[in-house]
Amino acid sequence: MAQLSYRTAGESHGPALTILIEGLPAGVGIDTELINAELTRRQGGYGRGGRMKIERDAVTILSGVRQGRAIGSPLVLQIVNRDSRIDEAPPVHRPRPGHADMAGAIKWLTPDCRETLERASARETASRTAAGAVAKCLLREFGIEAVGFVAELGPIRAVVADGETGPALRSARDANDVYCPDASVVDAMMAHIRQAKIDQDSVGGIVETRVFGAPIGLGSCWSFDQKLDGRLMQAVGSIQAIKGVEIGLGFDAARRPGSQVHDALDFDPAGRDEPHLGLVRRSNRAGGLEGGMTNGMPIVVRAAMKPIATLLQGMDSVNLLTFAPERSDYERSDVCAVPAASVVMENVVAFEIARAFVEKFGGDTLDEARAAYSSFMSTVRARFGGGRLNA
Ligand code: EPS
Repeated sequence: MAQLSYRTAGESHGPALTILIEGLPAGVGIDTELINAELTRRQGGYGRGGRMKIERDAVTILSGVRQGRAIGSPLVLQIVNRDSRIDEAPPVHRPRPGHADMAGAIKWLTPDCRETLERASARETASRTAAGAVAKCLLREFGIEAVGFVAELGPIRAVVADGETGPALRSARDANDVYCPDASVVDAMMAHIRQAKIDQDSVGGIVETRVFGAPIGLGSCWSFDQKLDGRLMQAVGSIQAIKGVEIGLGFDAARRPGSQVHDALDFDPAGRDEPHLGLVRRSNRAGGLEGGMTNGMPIVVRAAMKPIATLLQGMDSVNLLTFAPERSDYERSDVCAVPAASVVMENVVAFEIARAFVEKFGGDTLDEARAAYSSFMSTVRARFGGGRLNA
């Protein structure tokens, strides 16, 4: 089975972030502009702090690409940190509740939380965004696109219809600074962030990603670790500050009878040529996944981001040098990174979809992946639906 994978390395104030990607089929066009546009979008969003005024995130490709195309060897990307000062950065002895500070200090036997926080920092999400953007270079060859947006910010909820198309969602989201497709709540979201800043507090929210154009059958029900819903939950749940992940109805499915949870199935001959082969649902409460496999409907993943742990007002904490009660340390920080998290999540989801895609259709080269994809579609056409797929 072909395997697409990535690893990241790098500290928040170290010299650079590094991303190693393996298993990308040769021939995929690597669109540096697309990758850098995602990095820029991640740096933005209303509520960001001073650091993002310093950084100008952009990738340098160190290996795996020739003349703009993947050659199949490991790809290494680098993002330079402008605010590189890890050796001079002050020690942190008073852990911030909610950050990795305390657990990391005890685990690695150092009362200086900086040794932990440098890697735990959400700076690492720039690496994951870059990896996901590379995955998008593959997905777009097959008409698959992921669109992430802010669905809720603090108590303010956007209304985003189930039937929105990818391009409509994307352009509505890109029209404002909170990356929310519902224009009617944008001002309230921004006011909420402004108030949190005045209160020296921070703000969380809910981010959502929808994936359009995935064929039926990505992922597998054979083994727990192949189930795509579980893999998406792991990948999204590992993004800094994420405390909950839902697919489709998510937790709400538990509160309803089955007849109001499952999605009735129809055959729509007009959709024969779509990735869903015309096997459409009257609703998408499953969020595009059944039995750990894609079912042809848009994949819908939502995640809850807690408010950032670094509070200007501080919180009651303990000095790790003395165990005396003291307020937590303040590190320069963002008031709200929910819009940024929507970008990170979109790219993290894109990577997992690409990984599942490569497992089913991948080979050494993009040409072979294309051939495998079209062979699968034509085999389905020949075997299912009594000829109605070919009518
Ligand atoms: C972060 C603290 C801040 C954020 C950072 C995440 O960094 P600094 O301590 O340098 O001001 O800006 O996020 C990023 C650097 C980023 O690229 O998103 C933290 O403690 O998690």
